[in-house]
Amino acid sequence: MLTLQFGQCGNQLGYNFFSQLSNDINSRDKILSRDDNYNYTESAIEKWFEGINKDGYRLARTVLIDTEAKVLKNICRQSNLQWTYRSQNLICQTSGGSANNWAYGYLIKGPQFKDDTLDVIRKEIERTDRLEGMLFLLSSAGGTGSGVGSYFIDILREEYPTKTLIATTILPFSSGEVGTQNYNTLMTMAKFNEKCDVNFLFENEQIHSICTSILKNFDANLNNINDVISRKLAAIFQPLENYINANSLVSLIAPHPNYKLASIKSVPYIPANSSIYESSYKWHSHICHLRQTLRIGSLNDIIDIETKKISHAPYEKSYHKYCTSIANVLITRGTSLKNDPIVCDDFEKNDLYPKWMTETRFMHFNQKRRLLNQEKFAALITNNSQIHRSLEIIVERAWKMYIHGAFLHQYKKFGLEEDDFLHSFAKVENIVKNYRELEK
Ligand SMILES: Nc1nc2c(ncn2[C@@H]2O[C@H](COP(=O)(O)OP(=O)(O)OP(=O)(O)O)[C@@H](O)[C@H]2O)c(=O)[nH]1
Ligand SMILES: [Mg+2]
Repeated sequence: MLTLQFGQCGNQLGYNFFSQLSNDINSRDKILSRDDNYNYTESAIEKWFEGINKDGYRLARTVLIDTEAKVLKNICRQSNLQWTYRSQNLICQTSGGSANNWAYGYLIKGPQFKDDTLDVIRKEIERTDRLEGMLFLLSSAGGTGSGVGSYFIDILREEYPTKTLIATTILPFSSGEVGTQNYNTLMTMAKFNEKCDVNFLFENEQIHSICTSILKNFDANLNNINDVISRKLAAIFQPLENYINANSLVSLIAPHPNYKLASIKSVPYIPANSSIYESSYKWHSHICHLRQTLRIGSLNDIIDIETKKISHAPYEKSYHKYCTSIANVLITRGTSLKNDPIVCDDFEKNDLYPKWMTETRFMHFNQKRRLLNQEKFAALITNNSQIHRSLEIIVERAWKMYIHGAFLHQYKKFGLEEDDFLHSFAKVENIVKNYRELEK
């Protein structure tokens, strides 16, 4: 897998993600045999790293792109790592940024980065025997991740039409951030939905709630948010017992071109200093909890089960309404025993899926080796109707700004036209409509 990191968020998250991958690779699962540990770590290394530099550090298979140097400098300053970046893979301008403006990133900065970036990507691909696909990391709210990232999904789709392109998009906090974030998110969602194969969405606000309510970290910062996101990504992308490549995983998650958005719910989150918490829960509780994350409340009652504590008690399923899923893929990591089996029949039930959905709707993959030495970890990749609510709010806010002409001149001065906005509105409204209609 080749990772492409864009802007501050993409690069900070990418740094955190590779650190966790490396920690996972270096951890030993004492319950597993040497051979099993070896096979797992070898395939993880092959997937994310390529070779070792002259100082003995593993080289991350990733490209870092930013329109200002600050973030990359900070990342490269971190020591105590057993891995590093290939210096040619750091592509950045010394100053500037993309001013929280998608148009500046997409129309001006993207083309400036084109040749260098394509050159580095080509070399990375030549060094790999079998490239599974590319993983984009970016936030939709700033100018570089959203604009330059969108430029490269266009270019790379054209250059590599058959490669699997996976996006990881971080959606902004709903308030208190930059004024243009809703426009930028609108443009980014429209572009990626057209060009990528699947887009994993993470909402900073929701992940922040996990940090405060479950991890009891009341001062959670962006790095703590990145910890949670990276663990979710590692849970779905680290090797599984039955080898499944990125392309097959994507066709399970996004089997229909109208529905390419997915989220990753996971369990458990363990607050620092409370490892007792872990063993007291069986797989059954974790899996029930994940099933409950698919619940929806009435309009005024949005419930986010992922930010609630796991219950030991059986849930009263019959009282609850569930969202409609296009696909669910459950990934469990850790051993299951006779008295603690992994049973996931609940995800097979017809009421979770639309009637017309005939393809495989649910799959379960296991990896007995622990992830980051955690006894049990379960991640549910879900492509479901819940997402329309968050997108609807973004579209609504962008419309409100648009009809008042707010900030439009800042986009027009770089060549973005009213029609470009209207096309993006139409595309994202269409995504919202498709997902909303699943719930009927
Ligand atoms: N989860 C997470 N979100 C981040 C991080 N850094 C920034 N963000 C979010 O990303 C959005 C801002 O985008 P940035 O990534 O800073 O912007 P950029 O892509 O560098 O673009 P410009 O700075 O405008 O050129 C805001 O919503 C921030 O909350 C991070 O490390 N983790
Ligand atoms: Mg920036």
